Amino acid sequence: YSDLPHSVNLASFFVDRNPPDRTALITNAGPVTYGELAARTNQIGNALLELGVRQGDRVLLALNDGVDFVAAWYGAQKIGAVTAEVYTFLQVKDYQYFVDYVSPSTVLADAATADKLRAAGARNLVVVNESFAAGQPSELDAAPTTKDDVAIWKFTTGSTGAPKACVLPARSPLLSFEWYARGVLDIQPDDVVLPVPKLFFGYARDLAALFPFGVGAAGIVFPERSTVEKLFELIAAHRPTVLVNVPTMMSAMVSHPLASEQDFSSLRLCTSAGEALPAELYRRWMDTFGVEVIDGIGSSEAYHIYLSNRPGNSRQGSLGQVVPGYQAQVVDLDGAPLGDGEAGRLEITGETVAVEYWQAPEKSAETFPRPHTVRSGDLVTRDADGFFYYQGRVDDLLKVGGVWVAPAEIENCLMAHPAVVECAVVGYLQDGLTRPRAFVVAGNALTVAEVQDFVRSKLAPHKYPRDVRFVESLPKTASGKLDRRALKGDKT
Ligand code: 3SK
Repeated sequence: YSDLPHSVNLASFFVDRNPPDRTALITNAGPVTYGELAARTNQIGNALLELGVRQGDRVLLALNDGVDFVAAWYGAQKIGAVTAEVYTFLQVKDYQYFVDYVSPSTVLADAATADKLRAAGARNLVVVNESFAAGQPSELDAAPTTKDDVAIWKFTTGSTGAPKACVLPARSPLLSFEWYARGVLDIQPDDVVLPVPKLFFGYARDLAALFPFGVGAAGIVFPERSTVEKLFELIAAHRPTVLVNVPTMMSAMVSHPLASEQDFSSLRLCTSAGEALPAELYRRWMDTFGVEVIDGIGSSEAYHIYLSNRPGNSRQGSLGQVVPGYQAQVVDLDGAPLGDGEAGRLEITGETVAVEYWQAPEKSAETFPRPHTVRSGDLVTRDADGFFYYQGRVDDLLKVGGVWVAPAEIENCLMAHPAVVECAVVGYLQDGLTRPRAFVVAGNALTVAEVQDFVRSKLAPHKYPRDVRFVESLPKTASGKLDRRALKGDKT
């Protein structure tokens, strides 16, 4: 991408270029202008310098959503440090892993999380509260960083294995802003973005606190958990134009008893990512709220979203087309390109792709076979118009009776049953043989035989779930994705 300047600092680019009196963030306590955000960013940057943090050092953020999350992120960027974020609701043993793995120069934590980080052995731990950095100057020169300097670590959000850090250069958010936020969403200065996931998840952070700032627009930040009631309240109070959503929450929102009373007329679109959006849920969302859904798929490895539907050109059940700037290929398990309609692994090429996983050379070589290319774990098909369709994860494929079965195919089939609210299919061993097992959240009374007969009537005979479990809800990871590992662990 030729227009990117070589010398660029993310805080200068996203915060400092905006008029100081424009609104950057909307909070329950009122709006925060770009001038106020820049001042707080600079104070925190100055405090970090005083703590001895230098260009290229890592700063670990364990902060709840709020203005200080955003200011701390930009404060670290402004002095050229590398930012990595962790969720604030983890256990001490999880923090131990992150603290050892990241080996940060400084940890910035909120008061509620600091004790757990201390117990996890975090050194140079600073509690970010109102008095933190309050006496520091609100002016600060940006460190002389370039687009190719490592700026960001994003942890893999997958549901298997310990999280790995994707090591990402400053150009990644700058290009994603151009390619996805401008190129696909057509983000505008009067947009107001409401994120459903918390800011530690890069999907939400970038869409609420980076990409809007690229055009002088505003993001909404709130410390509470994203519940349906909270989101209804925030939409009514702040009238956002863009809702950054995940399918799990979309399902909860359409099923809420007060759904039909909501006024969503301020929203021009709702993004969906993080996991596949079933076509049936898309339909229910449109019937209930009438707000266009822009479904897409992204990853920490590629930095952000690389396949997406477009406003005015969406296909239900599809992940959309390649985001301009990327190239996408469907390949077989040996890496050979496949044609339209053939299911294979998705390979993405684009300059936002991570340089490596931190301290994992073998896994890095496998996942990043060439510079700027990531071999994803997603199985997809592409149609003749260039629309992609999710077929599950390569690791989730089940060999049933000697034939490969994609759990996503059975899940999509089950979602078409009117009584199925949510479902997941995983493998289990029956007399040493792999069989599909369905976990079903049912809205109305449903029997095991009905579930099995429904699948048998629609798919090949070997694909029906030999075991069906009715559950209240499905386990989710911190970023709202289905936790298949937890389901696979169900031995009962
Ligand atoms: O789904 C993901 O894992 C993701 C990660 C980073 C940015 C965006 C997305 C959707």
